Amino acid sequence: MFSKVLVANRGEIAIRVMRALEELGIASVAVYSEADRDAPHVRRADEAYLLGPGPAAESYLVVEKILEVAKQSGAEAIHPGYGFLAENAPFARACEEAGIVFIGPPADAIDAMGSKTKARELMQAAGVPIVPGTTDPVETVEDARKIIDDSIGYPVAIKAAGGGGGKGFRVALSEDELQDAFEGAAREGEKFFSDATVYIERYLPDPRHVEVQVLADSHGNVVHLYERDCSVQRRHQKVIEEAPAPAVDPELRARIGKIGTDAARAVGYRSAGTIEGLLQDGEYYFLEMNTRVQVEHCVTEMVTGVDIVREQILVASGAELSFAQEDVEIRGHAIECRINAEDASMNFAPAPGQIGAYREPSGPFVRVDSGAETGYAVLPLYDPMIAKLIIWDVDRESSTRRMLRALSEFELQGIKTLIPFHAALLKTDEWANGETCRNLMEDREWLKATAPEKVEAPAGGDEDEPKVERDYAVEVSGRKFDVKVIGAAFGGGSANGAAAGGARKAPKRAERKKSAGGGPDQIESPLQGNMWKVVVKQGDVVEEGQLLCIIEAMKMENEITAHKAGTIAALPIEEGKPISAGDPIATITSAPAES
Ligand code: MV4
Repeated sequence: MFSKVLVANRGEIAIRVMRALEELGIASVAVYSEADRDAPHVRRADEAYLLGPGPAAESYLVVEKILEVAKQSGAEAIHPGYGFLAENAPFARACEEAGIVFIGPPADAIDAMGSKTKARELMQAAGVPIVPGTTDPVETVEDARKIIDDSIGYPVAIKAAGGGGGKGFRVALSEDELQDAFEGAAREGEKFFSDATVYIERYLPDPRHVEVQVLADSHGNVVHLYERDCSVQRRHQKVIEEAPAPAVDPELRARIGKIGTDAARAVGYRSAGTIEGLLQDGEYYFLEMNTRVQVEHCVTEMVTGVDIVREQILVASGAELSFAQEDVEIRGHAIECRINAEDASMNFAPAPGQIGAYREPSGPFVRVDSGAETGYAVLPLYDPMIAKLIIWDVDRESSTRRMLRALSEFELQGIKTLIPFHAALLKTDEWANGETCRNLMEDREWLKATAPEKVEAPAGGDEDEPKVERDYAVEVSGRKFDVKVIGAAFGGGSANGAAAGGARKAPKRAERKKSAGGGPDQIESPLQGNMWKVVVKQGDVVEEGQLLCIIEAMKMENEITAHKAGTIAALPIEEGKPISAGDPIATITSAPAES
């Protein structure tokens, strides 16, 4: 077994992995960016090393630097978490070449599933049902038209071969939409994955997203841990997940479980993985495989009692899986709500800022996996998911009630989060009836009604009492050490500035943008990224909630909507240009334009 493991990630998943390591008696090594010096995952580890500047491309994605830290610290293995380098085959290979174990699947399995056309071909050959459509790339719109006429029929989904998770996904309901859909999917594929190749699937009108958790060791054992339902999504981002799936009966459960293990075997899989699929009218179709531990693995842990991350670490060290398929039983029902720093009432706009008071729910069968805490600054640099609330109860109805109770206990002030949205959604008939809630997720009026209560300013926590004893972090040659300074007051109560660094500045923004006459006119970028699309012009009259522009950041499209009704008086943005958090996007004056 390993004695020390590096966790190449941040936030809740880094802490989740460190907990598993500690329980196995393994020391943990954190890595962090300059923006994350004060982050909880850094303090949770036994050792921590600086990678570089805040942007992930200069820190959490720098392969050479991470391998260097692994060697320097003496870590024998690297756990990548999810996102960042988790599904990066060259990284997995680089670990191997450096003599460091990658806690994940073989690089070849990542590659095989990374190309969606190749994956479809492999799955078809292995007898795994795929959504009807092409397994070869489709070169031109003309080819697409012919293939659809000859075999698939409308409506169709056009998807980027390098894509996944909904990126580069377009729908053509009829032939007149085909060209736009084809070109849109190809353009996005090129932009995000440097691969304009697309393929075509029959478009299923109201499927459920059902996925199977699998685990495999290096001794040929492959098991599944049954399914999760993740149908509640927004712009292809899951927001609520549950296990077991409400629309799956025991016969179907056995069938899709076998599909999961067949798919994993077909690519020589090892470690934890997920087969994502669509369920429509009792038919299950393979969509793609995620070759990593997923955000929502926790609901499966709650209903099966299997610690998925622990098993991942054990099988990476060469151990056999600690249980067999017949040992896996589902008990009760689990739900996970993603606690994102987003405003659902404003089209799920990112809402970074500093958290004021923070208190997690607890009580029976409540689990919180969080990367946040009191005073934590949610940075626009990273994913807005700051915590997950997971609960278990005997059945779906009790679970829903327990989740509502836990959500109401969750105290998280200073920023907007999805907490009020989750509470509203779990109270709907659609949720109670086990529907996909697709209409609700698109219903702007309903979403607006889930608006968070007015955000309170963070409690005056920055005015610390003078202390004679204080904890500081110092960096020596790029390695972080915690030191205790005793008897030095550093200018009394205002010592906070020195320790807090630049990360604590965010909430000032809300005050700054207020203009004299009522609400603020100016809307500012909540995140750093690239201006992807500008859909309004200066002088346009817009309604509150109307789409203004789309900012691409971290491979996600973020829709920025009008914060109020009025006329666009200024629009200092341009497509294709980079934009920073706090940069002005538009000035909207309340009075309609004089005519
Ligand atoms: C589809 C689909 C319908 N037909 N593919 C792909 C990525 C994932 N996030 C959702 N994806 C879909 N792929 C075909 N051929 C519909 C979706 C879809 C979806 C599916 C189940 C539940 C919620 C969904 C929300 C948006 C899109």
